[in-house]
Amino acid sequence: MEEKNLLEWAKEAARQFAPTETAVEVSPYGSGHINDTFLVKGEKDCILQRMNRNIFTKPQEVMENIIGVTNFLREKIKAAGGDEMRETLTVIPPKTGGSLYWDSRGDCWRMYYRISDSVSYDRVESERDFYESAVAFGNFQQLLAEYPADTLHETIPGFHDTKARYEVFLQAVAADVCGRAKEVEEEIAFFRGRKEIACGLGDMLAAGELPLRVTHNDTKLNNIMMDPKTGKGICVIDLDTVMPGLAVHDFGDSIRFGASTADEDERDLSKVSCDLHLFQLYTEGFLEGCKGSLTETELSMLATGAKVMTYECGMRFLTDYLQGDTYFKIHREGQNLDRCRTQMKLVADMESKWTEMERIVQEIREK
Ligand code: ADP
Ligand code: GN1
Ligand code: MG
Repeated sequence: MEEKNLLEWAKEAARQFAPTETAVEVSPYGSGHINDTFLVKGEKDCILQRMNRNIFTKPQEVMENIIGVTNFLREKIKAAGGDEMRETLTVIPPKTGGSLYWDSRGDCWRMYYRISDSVSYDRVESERDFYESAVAFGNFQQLLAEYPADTLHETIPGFHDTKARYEVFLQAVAADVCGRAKEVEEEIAFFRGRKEIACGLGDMLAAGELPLRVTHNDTKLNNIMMDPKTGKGICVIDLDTVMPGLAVHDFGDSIRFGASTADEDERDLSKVSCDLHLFQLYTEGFLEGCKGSLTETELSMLATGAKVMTYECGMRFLTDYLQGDTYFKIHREGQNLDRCRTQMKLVADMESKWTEMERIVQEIREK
């Protein structure tokens, strides 16, 4: 008998959830690097996801976090007179109960309602959208300011511990399991030569200079659903990594992805740079969304957050390339190396524009 393909497994999984038990149209969806996402069309469209078990070793804990956070947000949205079906994710339980459906080969599946009349962008198409995404990410963090952080599971230990990631990177270079280290000596030297970038923010956290907050930790532009009519950010999605973290990391990851002038895997590096106008717009929007909740030290480290997250992400792509592309999904050979190179180009570009980046943040703070 021929092995079932992933789409067939998805169709079977869709039947386990009441709103889609008779749905016939199931199709791959979105461009996330981690989970397998499907759109299930029915009376109400739903999003079905096979969780990545290599990465999320305790999927139950991920779901506990998501249910806790979305319930908390739902109350806040209702109190503010908002639409809780559009402004936060709604987890749909499988018919068997709990929050996950486990199929016969041990994969786990979850379902959300699709956020209606919304789009997510893989690149900035209008400056206004980028500004609005910043307001929404800042607001997300502000809404969760009172969330009991100690009830959250650490779904990926040390997720933004850049120093620890540097050590893992060195181990990957030393192990060189795919024999690829020789061809990427320049890239390896780039990250080695900037080790200090990996240490600064973690040291400040340890010294109590930066507060631990409930943060999203994966604030790229396609993790927010936007309203194409109003241009507003409606709903922050991809809540797998909501954990205690640093506000400047959330800020920085959005800059890394959204303020770049090219795609994350662009091969023509002459197209890649950090757009300072987008950087300025995002900073303005994020501070508006945070509503004055950031400390002076956090504000002073925003630009640093952008450089650190870009350095870290580039190093993660390179580590994955060295380890044989086992973490981030790839759609062509060498894609993780291409992704690594765009991040390197961005870090170098930020270094050359550093005074200007700091000045932009300072001017916005003084307004
Ligand atoms: P990954 O962890 O793989 O990035 P995401 O949860 O971000 O997975 O989902 C991938 C994509 O699917 C998102 O970028 C978005 O376009 C789409 N998506 C996910 N959840 C929803 C939802 N509830 N409503 C509409 N679109 C969604
Ligand atoms: C992954 O899941 P997705 O595609 O939104 C990754 C992020 C990286 C990003 C790089 C859980 O985000 O940390 O910054 O790819 N998510 C996880 O594009 O590792
Ligand atoms: Mg995502």
